[in-house]
Parts: sequence; C-alpha cells; structure tokens
Amino acid sequence: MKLAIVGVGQAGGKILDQLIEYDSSRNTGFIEHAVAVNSAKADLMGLSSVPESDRLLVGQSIVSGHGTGTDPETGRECIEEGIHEISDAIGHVPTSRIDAFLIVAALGGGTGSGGAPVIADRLGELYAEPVYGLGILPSTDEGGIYNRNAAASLQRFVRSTDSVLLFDNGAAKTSGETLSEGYTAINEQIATRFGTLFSAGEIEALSGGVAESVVDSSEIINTLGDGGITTIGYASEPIETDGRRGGLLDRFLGDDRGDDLQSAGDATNRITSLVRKATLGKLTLPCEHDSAARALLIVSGPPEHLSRKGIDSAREWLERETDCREVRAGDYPLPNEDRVAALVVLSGVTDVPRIEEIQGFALEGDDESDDGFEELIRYDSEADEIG
Ligand SMILES: Nc1nc2c(ncn2[C@@H]2O[C@H](COP(=O)(O)OP(=O)(O)OP(=O)(O)O)[C@@H](O)[C@H]2O)c(=O)[nH]1
Ligand SMILES: [Mg+2]
Repeated sequence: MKLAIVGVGQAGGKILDQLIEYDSSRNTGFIEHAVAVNSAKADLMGLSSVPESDRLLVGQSIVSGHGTGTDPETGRECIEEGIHEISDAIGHVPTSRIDAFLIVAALGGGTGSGGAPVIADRLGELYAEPVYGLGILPSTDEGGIYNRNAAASLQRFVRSTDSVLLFDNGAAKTSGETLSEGYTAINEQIATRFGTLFSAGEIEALSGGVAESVVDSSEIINTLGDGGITTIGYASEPIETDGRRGGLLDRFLGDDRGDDLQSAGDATNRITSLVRKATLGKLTLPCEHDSAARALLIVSGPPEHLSRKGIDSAREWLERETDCREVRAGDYPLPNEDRVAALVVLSGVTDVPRIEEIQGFALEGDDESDDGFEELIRYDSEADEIG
C-alpha cells in the first residue's frame, strides 16, 4: 500500500531513514512521500536517506534548534508551532496516490512523544485516509521519565490514530549490549517487519498482475481496524536456489532432519512452522495472543514456495491460537528472494503486560494518569467512551 510517512523526533527520523533504505533497496515503492520533523537541528542533519528538502526543523522560537531534552510538553508546543508547515509538507502529494498516513516516533522522549499525537490529530482532521502510528516504547530500564512519557503519549496517540503499531525496545534488545549500541540492528528489525507489512499490499507494482491470494491494502486496513494497538511477529528461513544448491545440499546432509525441501509437502511444512515461530517468538510488543480482535498472516517468498495448502493450514492454526474469527491470510510473491518469511499481525490487542507495566510508572509519578490508563486498557470493548 502507498504511504505518506512522517518521522518525528530523533528515533522517528532514524527509523524513517531505515524504512526508505528498505523501500529503495528492494524497489517495493510503498513510500509515496516522506517527511522528517524535529526540534533538534543536529538530529535532522544526521539523517541520510531522507532528502534534505523533506527535513523540517520546528519550534525554533522555543528551543532554538536544540531539542526538548526529553520534555513532551515542550515537544507538543514545538510541533504545534510548526503544524501548518508540517501539514503543507505532508500534503505535497495528492491523497489520490496515498492509501494511509504513518507517523513514526519514539514515545519516551520529548519531540516525538509530545508531537506525534498533534500531527495525527491534524492529519485526521484534514484527510479521510486512515492515520496509523508506529510507536517505539522505551525499554523498562531506561527509567521513570521515559516510561512516564511513553504512558501519557501512548494514550494520546491511540486516541488520535486508527491504530498504533508498537515496537518495544526492551523486548528487542539483546543481552550484553547497551540499547544505543543495538539501535542499528533494532532499526533494521523494525524496517523488515513494518516494511514487509506495508509493501505486501503494494505487490501490483512488482508483478504487474495480482494473483487471487495476494494480500492487498484493504486487507491490511481492515486488519488494523479503527482504533487500538497492533503488534507483529516475524520469522524467516533461507531456501536453496539453483545456483547455490550444491553448498546448501552439503548443509542439509549435516542436518539431522534430512528433509528434501523441494517437495511440496516440505513447502507446506515450512510455512506452518514459520508461522508458529513468528507467532510464538518475540512479537514487536509481546501480548496474550487470544486478546487480539483481528489477525493477518502474510507469507512472502518465491511464488513456487508459497504453498496454498501451507498458508491455509497455518491460518487455521492461527485462528485457534488467537481464538479469533477475523483472521486474514495471503501471500506476497517475491520472485528474486532467497528466503521464505512469515509475518503475523495481531490487531486490537488488549492484554499487554508491558502496557500494564508502563501504567505502573504513570501511577507512581502522577495521580492524574490513573483514569486515562484505565481507559487505554479497556478501550477496545468500550471504544465509544474515548472516541
Ligand atoms: N528503536 C530505536 N529507539 C531509539 C532510537 N533512538 C532513540 N530511541 C529511543 O527513543 C527514546 C527517546 O526518544 P528520541 O526520539 O531520542 O527523542 P526525541 O523525540 O528526539 O525528543 P527530544 O527529547 O526532544 O530529543 C528512548 O526511549 C530511546 O531508547 C533508535 O534509533 N531506534
Ligand atoms: Mg531528540
């Protein structure tokens, strides 16, 4: 599907950079237009893939180009000061070329945390297309300020968007590495997961014709729904290609499964096993699977490896695992790819331990946050209350 993306703040800009890199290196073309917004000049200058003309410095009269120093209230003011400039820059491309907007920001800092919901509100007022958020949660050990900022920002972001797709830095971090050392790898993980999702709905551009089972943008939009939180699981596995068969055969001989991956049965098994791995492994935001309201399964790879039978039986498994009747499934044919990958989207999730933990930080620091969080956890069944 075609997106107009806004990266807000430092993390938002870096992740936007990485998404552009993903899109251009694979020629997927899901990013129709992109803008990076920040109150810190140095962070904007540090970007590489976002063209300079699409970088917007805001809030200069408030913070003189130095960022907010982890203060969402100042972040909100900076974005409000520049909101017309920001919406002009985003509106540069006609909406007939766009299926949805995506606003990317870390929720624990200042500019992105305070500013992302302001931009979402504005786009929601101006356009009929859905507005999604891609929110980065701080890891728990970043401490009270980051976690409290994230608590307040998440609540506002959920209210002002059609869905917030969340990525928890803490769940992605590998042991022995500080968070900042790991950002490059983490941002690649983010781009692979969310890039696969949004480019899957853009497959017409690649193949020139649409097979019946290919995921399209309306299935993604229907899965994300109109209010709530979304999380993603991903798993992939290399496949042998003609040119490399010798080397890989050697590898298989050393593999005690001893299976012949060329048979149709194995293509089916590979898919069901990848879908289990994607669902039961680390989600971008860990949650109870059966609290999802909707799910979408996308299997990508060379068309001859996308077994319809495998996708059907994986979808049935996912229906049981999520206890959810609204499970969509489709494929994403990538003729030149040397891997098969499964992407599992769980949307409208309500039972999320990390959000309860963030709620605890908010309650510690500020009595007023109490009511808001009660609403956030319940929003899905009582969406009208917060609409
Ligand atoms: N995944 C990821 N998280 C990041 C990255 N850079 C910073 N973060 C996280 O983002 C949060 C801080 O948000 P920033 O984006 O740096 O803050 P900001 O929006 O620029 O706001 P200011 O406080 O005004 O600078 C922390 O929780 C960091 O862990 C990154 O490259 N990738
Ligand atoms: Mg910053």
